[in-house]
Amino acid sequence: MTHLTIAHAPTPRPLTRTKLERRMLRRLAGVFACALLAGCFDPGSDEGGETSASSTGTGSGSEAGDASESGTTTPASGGTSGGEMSGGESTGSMPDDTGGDTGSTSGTTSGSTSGSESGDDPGSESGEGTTGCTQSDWYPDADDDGFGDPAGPVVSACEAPGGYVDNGDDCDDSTEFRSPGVVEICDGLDNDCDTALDEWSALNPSCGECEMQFQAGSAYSYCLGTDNASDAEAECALKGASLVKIESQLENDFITAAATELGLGDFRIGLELDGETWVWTDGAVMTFDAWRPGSPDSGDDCAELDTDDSGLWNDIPCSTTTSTIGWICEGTP
Ligand SMILES: [Ca+2]
Ligand SMILES: [Ca+2]
Ligand SMILES: [Ca+2]
Ligand SMILES: [Ca+2]
Repeated sequence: MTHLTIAHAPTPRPLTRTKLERRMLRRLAGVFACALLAGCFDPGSDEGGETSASSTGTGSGSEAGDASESGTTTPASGGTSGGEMSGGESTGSMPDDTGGDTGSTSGTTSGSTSGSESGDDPGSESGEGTTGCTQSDWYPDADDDGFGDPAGPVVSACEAPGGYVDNGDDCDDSTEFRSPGVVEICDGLDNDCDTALDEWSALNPSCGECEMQFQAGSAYSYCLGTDNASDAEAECALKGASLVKIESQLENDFITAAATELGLGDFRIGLELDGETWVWTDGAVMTFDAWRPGSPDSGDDCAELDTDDSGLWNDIPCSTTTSTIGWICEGTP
C-alpha cells in the first residue's frame, strides 16, 4: 500500500512544454475527442480522411489546421503536417477536418462514389432498361379505344408510355367507333376493323339493298338490284363475302325460304361455267346441284336460284342486268 502511495505521488508539472509535447497533448486531446464523437474511428472516414487529406484536403483543411496550430507554419510544411494531423490533431480542427475530410472525402469519394454511383445508377438503370426488363413495342392510341395505330410511331420501352398500347390493331385511330370488337352497323364504315364493310352483325340485319341473316355458320345477304354477275360479286366482296356457294339441299332450302320473303323471284348464285365445268366463285367444282329439270339449257354462263320454282336453278347470262334478279352473298362473320 505504501508502495502504491509512493507510485501515485504527484510529480512536479513542468512549467513549460516543448512544442513536441504540446503537439502530443493536442493529439491526445484530439484522440479523446474522437472517442466522444461517434464515427471518428470509422475506418472508411479515416481512410477517406487520410486519402483526401493527403490529396485534396491539403489545401483548405491543412491550412486551417496550421492556422490553429501555430499560425506561423509555412503553407508548404503546414500543408503536409496539417494534412497528416488534420484527422486527429485538434478538436477545433476536427469538425472542420472531418467536414473537410468528409467534404473532400465526399467530394473525392462522392466524386468517385457518385461517379461510380451515378455510373452505377444510370448504368444499372440503363442496364435495367436494356437487360432488367423486356422491352416491347408500343403503339400510339390517339382515340383511346385500346387499339394502337399500326402506322406508329412505335416506341420501344419496358412499360407503356401514356397514350400508347401494346398493339397496332386499330384500323382508324381517329375514332373509337372503329376498332376490333366494335359491333358492325350500317353506316358505310368498317366498324370492327375486319375490312368487311357493313357486313352482317347482330346489330346489322339490314343495310341498303341487302337483308342479312346468319344461319348454319354463314352470313347471307339477300340483295336487290340490277348488278350483273361481276358487279354483284364485287358488292359481296365489300362485305368480305362471295356470291353464295350452295352445297346441300338443306342449304338450298333455307336460302330459298329467306329469299322468297324479299318478294323477288330470282337471285344470282356463285356458279359460273368454266369451259364445260360449273364451278363456284372460289374455284371449287360444283358437287351438289339443284338445276331445274332440263337446265342448264340456254348455253348461259351464270346461274340463278328461282324462288318461284321451289329454289331450283336456271342458267342465265353473267352480264344480265335486270331489276328482277338480285344476288345472294355468303360470308363468314
Ligand atoms: Ca385507337
Ligand atoms: Ca379506332
Ligand atoms: Ca366489318
Ligand atoms: Ca359498318
